[in-house]
Amino acid sequence: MWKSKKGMETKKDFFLECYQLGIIKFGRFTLKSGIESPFYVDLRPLASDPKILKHLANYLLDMLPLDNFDLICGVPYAALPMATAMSLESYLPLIIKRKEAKAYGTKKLIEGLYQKGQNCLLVEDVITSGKSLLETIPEIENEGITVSDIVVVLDREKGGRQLLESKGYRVHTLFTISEVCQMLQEDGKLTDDEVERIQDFLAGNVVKFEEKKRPSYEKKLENETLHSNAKKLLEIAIEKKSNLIASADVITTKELHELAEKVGPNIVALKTHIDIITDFDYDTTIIPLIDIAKKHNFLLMEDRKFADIGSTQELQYSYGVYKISNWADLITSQVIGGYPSLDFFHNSGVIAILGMSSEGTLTDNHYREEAIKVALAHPNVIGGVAQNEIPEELLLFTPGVNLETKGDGKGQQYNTPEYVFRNLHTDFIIVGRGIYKAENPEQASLNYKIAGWNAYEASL
Ligand code: 5BU
Repeated sequence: MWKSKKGMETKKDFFLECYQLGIIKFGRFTLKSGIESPFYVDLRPLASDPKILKHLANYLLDMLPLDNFDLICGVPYAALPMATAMSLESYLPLIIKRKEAKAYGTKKLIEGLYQKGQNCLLVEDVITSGKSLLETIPEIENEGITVSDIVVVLDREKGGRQLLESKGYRVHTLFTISEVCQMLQEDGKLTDDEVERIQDFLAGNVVKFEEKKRPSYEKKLENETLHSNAKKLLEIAIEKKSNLIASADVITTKELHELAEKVGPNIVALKTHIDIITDFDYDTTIIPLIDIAKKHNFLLMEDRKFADIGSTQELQYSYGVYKISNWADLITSQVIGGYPSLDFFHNSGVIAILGMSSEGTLTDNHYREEAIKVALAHPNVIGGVAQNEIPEELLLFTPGVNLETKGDGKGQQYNTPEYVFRNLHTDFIIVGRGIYKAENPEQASLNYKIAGWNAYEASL
């Protein structure tokens, strides 16, 4: 019955071809009604493949008693190209139903040539509850056209067919969602768990999605190969109930020390760009900073973003005026120089730049994947800076965090602590202007500390 006259493929082969166009996605989707669904259907891509659209039209026509119909009409918009293709294949004249009547001129709801008393085949892409079809049909019938049959590409099995049949309409469906799931399962495209979830959903139950939970700081501390500075950072986080790193992007020693004193009690680390300190002097800038860090129990993280060959990085790390290797517990480095370029940061835990927060960054998927490989393979690397989830073995540091604003007009893009903990499983948030530009940086650091900790706990 299904094998077409022209010897076209089986129903399953045809469906798999359609599936390739991305018409059904499986995962976790919130529907318009607010209900969570394990799948999402959108048949509009079918119209973009002429061969598939033509086959679809023929398959639909093959199911129908064509002599019954004088007209054909698609429910806007997804079914319009389907109805057009069916009209071209069958020579059934097409009429078009508007979504809203024209505000001027004829005020017609139905366009095209028809006569009262003619019987119209209605085409719909997806049927769910059937309620929208029940609204559309009277609009056609009001023009004196009769509707006896509806042909549907996919039945989501939410009672639509039964509702329409109870009102006396015949419903012809090409695929049902259960059938589709079975075909995809047979083809290894859906796991047994996914199928079970879909069946649960179709049975009207509230579907339980697996929540992927992040490991706690305590759990991360159990890793025996943890770098000593990563260990310190996690211990401070637990002790202070904080995952906040303040970014001290200030330009004088005085401002740096004042900020460190104010935010010190609330942070796990202070991040510096030491080369922006205009009056930098090792003895007067760094030595007191180390004391403040000890007093308030936080680490020093120099955001140097090394990006050179190993030998140059080694010089930049230990020499010059900044002597970073003397005092930075943590440093950031690009991984663009490859694995050996990271070998020389002996005293500090290395945080690899995997992805950036700025608009138009070149750290795309491919870059990040390769950067993560370098980071995972390198014993000095304790984690990465990124705006995406990274492997659990690495600590994730996320800048671009702000409670007030979405951007700075210079390319920076901000998320909230809640977003980054829930969606990225971040370990530490990095906040700059949200704190040091605040009227009261001490209070702002406390606010970010609390927001960060609550978000962390909620993500566990
Ligand atoms: P802000 O004031 O919260 O926007 O400061 C963010 C800090 O984090 C700033 O020092 C940047 O240099 C740093 N940063 C960032 O914002 N985005 C990134 O992707 C990386 C670093 Br890497």
